[in-house]
Amino acid sequence: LEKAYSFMIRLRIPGGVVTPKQWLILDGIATTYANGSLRATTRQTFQYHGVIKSNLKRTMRAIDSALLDTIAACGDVNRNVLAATNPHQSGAHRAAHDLAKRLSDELLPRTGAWREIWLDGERVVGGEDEGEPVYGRTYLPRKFKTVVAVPPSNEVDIFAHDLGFIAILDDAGRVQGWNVTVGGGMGMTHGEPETFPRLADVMFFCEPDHAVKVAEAVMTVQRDWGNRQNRKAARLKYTIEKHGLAAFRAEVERRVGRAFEDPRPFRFENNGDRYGWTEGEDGRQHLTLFIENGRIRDIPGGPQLLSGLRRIAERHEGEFRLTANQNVMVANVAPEKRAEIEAIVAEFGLTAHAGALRRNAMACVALPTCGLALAESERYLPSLVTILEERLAAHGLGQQEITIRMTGCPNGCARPYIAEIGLVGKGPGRYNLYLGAAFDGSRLSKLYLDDADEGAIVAALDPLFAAYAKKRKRGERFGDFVIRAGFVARTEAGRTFHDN
Ligand code: SRM
Ligand code: SF4
Repeated sequence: LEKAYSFMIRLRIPGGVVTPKQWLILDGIATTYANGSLRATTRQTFQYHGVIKSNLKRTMRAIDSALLDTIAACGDVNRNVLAATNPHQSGAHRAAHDLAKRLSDELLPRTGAWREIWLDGERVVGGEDEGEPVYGRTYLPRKFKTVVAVPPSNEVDIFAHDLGFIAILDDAGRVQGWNVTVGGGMGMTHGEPETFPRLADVMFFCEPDHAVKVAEAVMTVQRDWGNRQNRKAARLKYTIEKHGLAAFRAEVERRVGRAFEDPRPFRFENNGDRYGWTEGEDGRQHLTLFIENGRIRDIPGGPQLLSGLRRIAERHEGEFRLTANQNVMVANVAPEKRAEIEAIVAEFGLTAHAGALRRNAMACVALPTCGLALAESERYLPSLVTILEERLAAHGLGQQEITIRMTGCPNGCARPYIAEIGLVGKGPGRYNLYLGAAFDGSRLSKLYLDDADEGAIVAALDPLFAAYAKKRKRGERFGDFVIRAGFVARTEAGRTFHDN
């Protein structure tokens, strides 16, 4: 008898766009082969959990029938490329999506192995023989993540990724070019201070025509300079720490064959999603739905997320867009169709009330499926948020937007070190509490409390909420306040993240 191994499967969905037809196929896979849920991730894609080994091929074929795949969703390659969620919002957002798509195509491994392994073993013409122009024979030293953002929203958390492009707009809102960011990453290991989260540096400004070439150059410098001996020191962030930004920039410029201008000014306001309906420049309507920790399933007595979104997919003529905050946008709705979507949303309880803290919360998967988890995350954060929302309300802060993120281990899959309240699993029921990150994702946090259980976390935060309610300046964010009030020191750079 063979053991019933079960697997996690992650899709590649550049820019997070899913048509209603694809949605219905993905929903079918969730209920037929996986654990009855679709899991929206922090990188604009879906994961399935609980797919048993004997169903793997069938699942992959179903994914192929949706014209999707899982290529480069894992491994030491350029991963799913993130982009500002909604291309219908403005011309700049469209440009961001076009760039994300081009980057995804250009930086995708050429290998035909996926189709060979999963789709009947047929060798695809071209395939391996074409060679890997960007990856060479050795691929990259480590995973590599690329994002495209349109200020003032930092919804993709640009500073958390290896490579980023920030749209620089002219007065008419057109994209003049991109500020290129390099060397962000979250992962670290407890007790190993030579590992640390790091925010990306803004390296230079490049015109639209150069963006793809710049991306290739950044990736090949990392391919050639990155550490291949020690996986814990292999991400681009450590390559840049080792060689310095100036040397890295000079090598990228050398490979592209020209020097670039210094970065241009830009400003972000937040790194979360804007919920509810919005209208694009062209009058089309878009609805962002809050999905707690990205888990799309029917909750007994609560929102019927899987059934409700399935019903929308059956009627919707636009598309779905996954956000980098684990939420779903029903995008591109004609004004005359809005009432029909609203009726489905009401029938299935899809906008069930969520308080200000919960709307700004994010947890990684962790237990029971993640083999690296030291503590609960997705299954636990909701109840902790309930307690903290009560404490906030007691101090008159019930409507205050504060970002809170939890992960079951220090790898940082929900980007906890750039949340105003970050909780990182240390052991069963125990977390490190980090404070002082910026609401717009532009500053890392600092350790405030080590190895704390729920009681200690609430006891530590409650007086801070009280002080914040009493002493904050007008418009001052919680993450800024805890630094000004002296509760934690400001973290200036990744390499000083562990300093007190
Ligand atoms: Fe992650 C590994 C889940 C986004 C940093 N991540 C894992 C694995 C595959 C565990 C493993 O290697 O066995 C987790 C699967 C859990 C499960 O049961 O499903 C996992 N990561 C996730 C997701 C699903 C979290 C979520 O709740 O949404 C996210 C899927 C992203 C996607 O769709 O591609 C996810 N992971 C991230 C992010 C956030 C981001 O990219 O914006 C990070 C931090 C940014 C970064 O890369 O630095 C992240 N994951 C890691 C790391 C640490 C990397 C490092 O440099 O140290 C690992 C472990 C590793 O690579 O060795 C990891
Ligand atoms: Fe697993 Fe750790 Fe990532 Fe959470 S942060 S999903 S526990 S690897």
